[in-house]
Amino acid sequence: MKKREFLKLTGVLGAGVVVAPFMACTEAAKSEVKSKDPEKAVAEAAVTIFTLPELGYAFDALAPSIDAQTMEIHHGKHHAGYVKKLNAALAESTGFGGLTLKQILANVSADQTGVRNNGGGHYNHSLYWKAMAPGGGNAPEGALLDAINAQFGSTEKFIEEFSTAAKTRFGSGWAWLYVTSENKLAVCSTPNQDNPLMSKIAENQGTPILGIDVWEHAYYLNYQNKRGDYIGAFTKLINWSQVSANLAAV
Ligand code: MN3
Repeated sequence: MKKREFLKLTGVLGAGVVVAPFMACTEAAKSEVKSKDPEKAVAEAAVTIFTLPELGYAFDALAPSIDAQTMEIHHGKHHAGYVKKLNAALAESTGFGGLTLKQILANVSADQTGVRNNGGGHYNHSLYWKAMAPGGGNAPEGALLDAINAQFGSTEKFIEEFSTAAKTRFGSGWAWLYVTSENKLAVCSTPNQDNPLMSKIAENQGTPILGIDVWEHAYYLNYQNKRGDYIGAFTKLINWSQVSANLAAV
């Protein structure tokens, strides 16, 4: 039995929760799976079904910096598509059962393109929506400010380095502020939907705490080819309280 069919039997497919391991299944489902391919069924029993998170503010809340139509398409079509394709890719994969999204990204290989691209897409966009604050950003404070000053000299110098990484990423991708394994802040960029959590893939590894999407779909309706103008607008929207919370959670 394929995993998706098995999940339908348990009645939890699409529920947006971690599917409980085997012991939570009904006796009928359990015995049917066991009778066909018990080892495979046990290995694949625990899998997370991911759902599109709420944006957390209205589509027009970031206008005019980021227009409502861009936000609506970006969240409702692009991000929703990554979530749907991630669930489909996981249903066809083995080895990711019971893992969180961060653990999945840490374990994904370069050739597992469905999980790599769509898992990255889901994680990256989830971080991105929260990284922006309607009405403009505040300023870094406390431990985050201390870490930025220690690593970059000032918030302005950090913005400069982050913006350069975003501007110079060739083609589609992301720029990141991330925490390295030495617990230091650093800036990098990645292609496509890769990110520093992908320890089997990423050149620069760590935990992202701020990311900017520089795919053209993030800005083209409003800014066309002027990626630099979009980056400038984004850096004025940064929700620094959220970045602080992300740092504290690393
Ligand atoms: Mn995007």
